[in-house]
Amino acid sequence: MGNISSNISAFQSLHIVMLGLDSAGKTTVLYRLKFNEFVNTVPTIGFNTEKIKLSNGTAKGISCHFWDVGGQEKLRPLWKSYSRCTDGIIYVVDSVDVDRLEEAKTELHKVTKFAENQGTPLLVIANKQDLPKSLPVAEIEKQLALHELIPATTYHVQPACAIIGEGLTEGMDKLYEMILKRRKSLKQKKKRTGDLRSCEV
Ligand SMILES: Nc1nc2c(ncn2[C@@H]2O[C@H](COP(=O)(O)OP(=O)(O)OP(=O)(O)O)[C@@H](O)[C@H]2O)c(=O)[nH]1
Ligand SMILES: [Mg+2]
Repeated sequence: MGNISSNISAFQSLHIVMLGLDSAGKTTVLYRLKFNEFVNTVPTIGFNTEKIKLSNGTAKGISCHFWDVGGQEKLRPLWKSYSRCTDGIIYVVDSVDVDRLEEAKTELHKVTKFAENQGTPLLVIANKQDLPKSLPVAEIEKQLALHELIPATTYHVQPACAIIGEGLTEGMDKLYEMILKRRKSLKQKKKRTGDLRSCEV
């Protein structure tokens, strides 16, 4: 805990991108975090962006700049540029949309393979856990083949219900923890080699 608080001042604002198939619940997550209440959404054409100071958990007080990019197929080519060099990637999955889990897996693996995303901490939000027949986290982890992601990817799968906000604080805490760990190891690497890729600062 001591380490976490001593690192907080090192950040201006975390840059977080939110991706996932259409209707997974990304925008619902975004406005839940922003207003701490349910906001009825429409499908995102393009993106939404919000600066949010987290109000709960161990990451309380941390400022995040979120980019929530539309998940419709025609918008997915945008994911590459929005996810470039971010501090963290949130991938939202509809836990009842079993028929599209394979598609969700393919798109996620594509994103984590982009050179500039390698090593970026990943928070998978297994959303819509309030619905009957929602798949448990272990099953989602398996179907998304998270263990097959490139080894540099640290990830956490968080069960959530964006409508009431359940699980979001825990998820953001985990993401923040992974981001801090990565920053620390990048700093150590920089000390050792004096060499970092352009987005590893
Ligand atoms: N039951 C339930 N419904 C949810 C939950 N989260 C979101 N929804 C609903 O799912 C639908 C789609 O949510 P959005 O947040 O618009 O989905 P999106 O991922 O932003 O979709 P695109 O903008 O098209 O990429 C909406 O009707 C939400 O109210 C949840 O946790 N439980
Ligand atoms: Mg949306």
